[in-house]
Amino acid sequence: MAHYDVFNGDADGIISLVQLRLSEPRKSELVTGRKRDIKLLGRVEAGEGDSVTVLDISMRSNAEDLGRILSAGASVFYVDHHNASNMAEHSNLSAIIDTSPEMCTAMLVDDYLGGAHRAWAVTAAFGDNFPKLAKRKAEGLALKLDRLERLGMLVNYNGYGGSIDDLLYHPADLYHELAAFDTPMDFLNENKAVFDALEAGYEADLLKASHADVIDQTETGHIITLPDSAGSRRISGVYGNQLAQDNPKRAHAILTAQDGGYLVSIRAPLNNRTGADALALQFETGGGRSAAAGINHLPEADLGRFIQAFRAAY
Ligand SMILES: [Mn+2]
Repeated sequence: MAHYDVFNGDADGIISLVQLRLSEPRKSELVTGRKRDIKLLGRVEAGEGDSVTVLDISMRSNAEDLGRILSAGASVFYVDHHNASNMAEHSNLSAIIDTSPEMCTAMLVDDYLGGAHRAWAVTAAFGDNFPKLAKRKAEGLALKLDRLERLGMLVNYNGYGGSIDDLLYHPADLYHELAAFDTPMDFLNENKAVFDALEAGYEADLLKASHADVIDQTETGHIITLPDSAGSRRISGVYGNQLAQDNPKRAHAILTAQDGGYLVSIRAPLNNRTGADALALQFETGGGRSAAAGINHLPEADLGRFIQAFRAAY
């Protein structure tokens, strides 16, 4: 009888499992990937008597494989805050799903465990970009929030890349590094090597990105290109968020060079979070939300058309 721990490779997913396994230690097979690798249940072959814990990946995106695993006789414990669509019902499924806008999986796990590892949950909430939730849950506790915020951000940064090889740490390895400590404060004090490696990688990637070429620049929008490198792919999302925070009236597009064109990440201005999806959808491989969207591959030949469409949108 095998147990599988299936979790998103970002801060929320990794730290959800840290909390759960500190309270309920269990020998398990870890199934995880990049932040964008969300169809993780497809990799699980569980059968009669096996058990599966699923953390921080959408039930909608994994519905088919969830059905397959339940039908095969395995039992599933599922905790998540993404859109679940029609939640499966099954006697072997126990699910905690809460899609409220100010919620993350690690905080649902915190509720489930009665706040047993609150400082870890707070770290994850920072990492998943819920600073208000993190601070509210930290009230009355003597925690160094700036340190936990930095750790959460760095664990989240580690999840981004074009492939698993781009990542500084495989998320399963990073899980093991964190899970060895009862609290994030212990980790910060006693495993400085890992924290320093994440921080050095982040700072170096950010410095390179800050020297990127601005290929189009108006009062209301900037288009930036990053070279074809692992560092660009790690930092582009976090860098786009930072540019947006620093220039709330401006829209941004980050174009990371890849074979024959670009991977495009679009951020609407923070003070008018609309239009990114409509812009992206004018291109064949575009998609996303109104505030943040992207194009998986913009051919070099379409660059001029993209600049015009970006200017028209913003
Ligand atoms: Mn999350």
